[in-house]
Amino acid sequence: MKVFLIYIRDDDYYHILPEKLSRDRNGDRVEVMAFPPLGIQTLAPIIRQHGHDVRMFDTCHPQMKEEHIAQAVLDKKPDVIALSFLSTTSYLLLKSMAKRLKKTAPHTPVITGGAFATVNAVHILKDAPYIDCVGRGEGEELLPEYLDNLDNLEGVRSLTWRSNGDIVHNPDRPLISDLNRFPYPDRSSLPVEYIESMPLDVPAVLSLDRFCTMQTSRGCPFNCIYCDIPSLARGKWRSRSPEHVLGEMQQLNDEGYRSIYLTDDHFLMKRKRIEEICQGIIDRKLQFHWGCEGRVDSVAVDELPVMVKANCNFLAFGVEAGTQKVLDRLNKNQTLEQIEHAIREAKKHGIETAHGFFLIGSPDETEEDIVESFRFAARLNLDTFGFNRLCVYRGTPLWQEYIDRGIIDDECDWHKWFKCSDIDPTILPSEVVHRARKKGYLKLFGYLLLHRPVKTFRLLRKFGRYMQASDIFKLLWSPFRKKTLTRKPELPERMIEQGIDAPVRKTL
Ligand code: B12
Repeated sequence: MKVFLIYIRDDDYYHILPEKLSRDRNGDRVEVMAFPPLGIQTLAPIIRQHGHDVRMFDTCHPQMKEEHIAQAVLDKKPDVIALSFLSTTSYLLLKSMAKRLKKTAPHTPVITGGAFATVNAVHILKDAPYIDCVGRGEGEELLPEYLDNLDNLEGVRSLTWRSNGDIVHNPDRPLISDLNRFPYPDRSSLPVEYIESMPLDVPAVLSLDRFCTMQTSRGCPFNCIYCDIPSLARGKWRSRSPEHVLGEMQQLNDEGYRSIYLTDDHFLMKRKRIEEICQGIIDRKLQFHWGCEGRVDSVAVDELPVMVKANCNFLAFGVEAGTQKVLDRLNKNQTLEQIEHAIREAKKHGIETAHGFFLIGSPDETEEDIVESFRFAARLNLDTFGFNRLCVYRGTPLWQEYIDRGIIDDECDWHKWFKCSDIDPTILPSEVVHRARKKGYLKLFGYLLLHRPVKTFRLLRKFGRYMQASDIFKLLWSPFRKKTLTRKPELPERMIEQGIDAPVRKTL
């Protein structure tokens, strides 16, 4: 069968590499600052193994926009169109593409999948009549089974499909137990070179080394209120064996990749496994540097020395807040002391870039708590950090809490996502959160320039290597920009019905 595998990308999350930075002037691979579409890269070789002919598309490519893909559908007449997208922020783009392709080829089945689709399968089929099926969860087994049973979908577990006008939600299939039995992702078919960059709305290039992402494990056993992983991975953590991981790393090394980012939800879970992977990188003299994310309370913090020896140069921690009160309200299950210890160890053992993810605008958080988070970031020897406003996505414990508190009407609001300070009366008003963030960044930048001038200068020089001065300025100025407040907030149906644009707050 001929299968089109199309990744729908959120326009805010990629930038074509400016010509002057381009290394591949006359190559046919477009250079894009973005994370590679690991989902479809993972699925393509698997469905080829099942004898199907697969063509991949990534909408970040200038010649892979809706009109180009519609033309390809007309020219190549695929038997199935499979659409992949990541999150709620690209749902409208997904719908637009599906509508266009269904119009182009009315009899060609359109199936979609990915994190957001998994959480909202029935709603999507109710909302988008031009989509025939949704594949929920992991696609490695589901998609080949779907392709082999197009005329009899009843038995395809984790599929939501249409039968004589009804929506049928087949039972969930078990999580894949052996992640080692699949071929390595296809990173060569798409004519795109992905450039390592910070996923920000300013093109922040980190290096021009050949870059890709890898997933060596799935899931996280913790239950932070704002995260969808617990529902997507059913609270389980599963991993590929060190041998299987090292086999892929060897292949990537031989293909000239010199920068790899692990998109594992929590890489720092098992000490022995980390040790074996790192020792394998060292013994095989693999040349790439790599980055990953993890929790501060993980025992694997003691593996930092071997990770550094194995060229791990970027480690991102979910710090989230500088007060225990807010950490507990977010159900982070971590302490300020654990955060300090993990980052101290990371820097002590030589992790080049320790990054801290922070959230502001959380329930019961005061303006002083927000400023304290910035003070905490200053005390922690972090190299880079991001302070994002807490958002709520369907499928997370916080979304359920907001349903229970009558803030969200799940039936009406399922496709939306919200900045929590726009909808939750127990959170500071958005303008106050924004003001506190501006104040916090000013203090933090001031502190860094004063107390760590050399380090700060080195970081700016690092960005400066691949970024235009105007973009560096934009990056540093972004927290202070007015835009962040003027964008009309997405609001729940109930607030819209009541004609209110901000939650009614008791005087704090
Ligand atoms: C890496 C990552 C990113 C990267 C981008 C990765 C990319 N591919 O473009 C960056 C940092 C840019 C990013 C940004 C954001 N992300 Co993010 N991200 C992730 C993360 C950690 C891993 C994704 C990954 O690499 N998975 C590995 C591949 C192999 O899996 P996959 O893509 O899901 O594909 C598998 C299945 O889904 C399925 N499948 C996929 N496509 C299809 C298609 C069909 C037809 C079928 C049958 C099956 C199928 O099969 C594949 C193999 O099993 C996930 C967490 C997670 N575990 O899913 C969060 C996650 C998806 N992100 C999330 C969010 C919210 C965002 C942001 C909105 C955050 C923000 N406010 O900025 C933005 C939106 C970006 C966008 N829309 O493009 C949420 C989504 C929640 C939701 N309900 O929408 C997640 C689940 C994290 C969370 N903690 O809740 N993200």
